[in-house]
Amino acid sequence: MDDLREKYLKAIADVADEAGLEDLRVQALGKKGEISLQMRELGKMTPEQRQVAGPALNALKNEVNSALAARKAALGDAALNERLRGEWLDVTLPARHRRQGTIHPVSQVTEEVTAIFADMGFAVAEGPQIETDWYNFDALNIPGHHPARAEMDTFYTHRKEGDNRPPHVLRTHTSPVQIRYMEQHGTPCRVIAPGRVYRADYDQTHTPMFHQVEGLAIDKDISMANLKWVLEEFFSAYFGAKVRTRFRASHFPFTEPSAEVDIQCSWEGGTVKVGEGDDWLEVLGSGMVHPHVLRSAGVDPDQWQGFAFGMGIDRIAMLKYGIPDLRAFFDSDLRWLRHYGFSALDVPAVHSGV
Ligand code: 2NL
Repeated sequence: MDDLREKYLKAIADVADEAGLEDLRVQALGKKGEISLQMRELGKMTPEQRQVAGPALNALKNEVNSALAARKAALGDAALNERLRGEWLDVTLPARHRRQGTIHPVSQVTEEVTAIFADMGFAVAEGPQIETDWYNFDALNIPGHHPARAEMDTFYTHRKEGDNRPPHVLRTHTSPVQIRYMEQHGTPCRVIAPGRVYRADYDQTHTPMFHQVEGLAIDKDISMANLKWVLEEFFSAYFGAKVRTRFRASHFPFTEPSAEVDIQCSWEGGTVKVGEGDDWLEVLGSGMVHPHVLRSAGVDPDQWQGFAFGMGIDRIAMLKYGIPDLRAFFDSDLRWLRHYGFSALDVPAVHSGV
């Protein structure tokens, strides 16, 4: 019995893994294990012999069992330690960089412009980008022979062979939104219409799709003086209080009289800076809404009058943020944005709405 004890305690101490340990358990204490067989022999003994051998065998069995359990725990700890060494992780390493999205400057400027006009009581309207030629041209007093209506300048859709109705166009300005707004809401009204517009042009200062905001105010006695105040208010809110503006007589089919607005700027080293210097930059067209246009929108020009204006959003975004090439805005690679200081969720506070 001492031999068995020595044999198993040594084997258990030497075993290298849990599978070997299980083999030893079966060898010693399994159904046909060496110690189990010896215990079965107890039945054949005399009571005297059994009184001595029984407790001794039981003690041996308990001792081997405890040794198995202790060794099993030790092997488990060793395996865990081994895993911990292998799967080591440095939680103090800096986090992996994740690229963040940014608000596009055109979207940001659209929000800013909208907020400034909202503060002055203008509603915001949207409308279709594919328009009838009535809403895009005729209603705006743009005659059939006007160059804007030539295929060179405007994107037209196709009609089926034999369908002689005039084709739809990709709107060339957001004025149609304002015609629709007047028809639906009647007078008096104050509204701006920001959105995408399309013209067949592509160079450093023109892209076939760009963004425009138009404004319209109709009431009994709205005048050019109101137009001038609203626009000066807008430019000082958008570019800064010190920017100077200049109104020049101009011509548009949809306004009479008409004026273009320039803002003060400087040209140095090929870059424009707004609000300083002795140069002027054209940024906006405007005027008193032509009576024909009012009538087209169902408004009586003998009762009502008002001003309208239109400007390019991309253009004023370039000027404010010093971006030289309009095409960059619509490039799919926007890494250049960071160069101009646009970072994720870095949005200036907008004016509260009215
Ligand atoms: C420009 C010129 C302008 C308008 C747009 C307008 C709209 C209606 C009636 C009359 Cl519903 N006029 N819009 C008026 C004058 C000029 O835009 O050069 N924009 C960049």
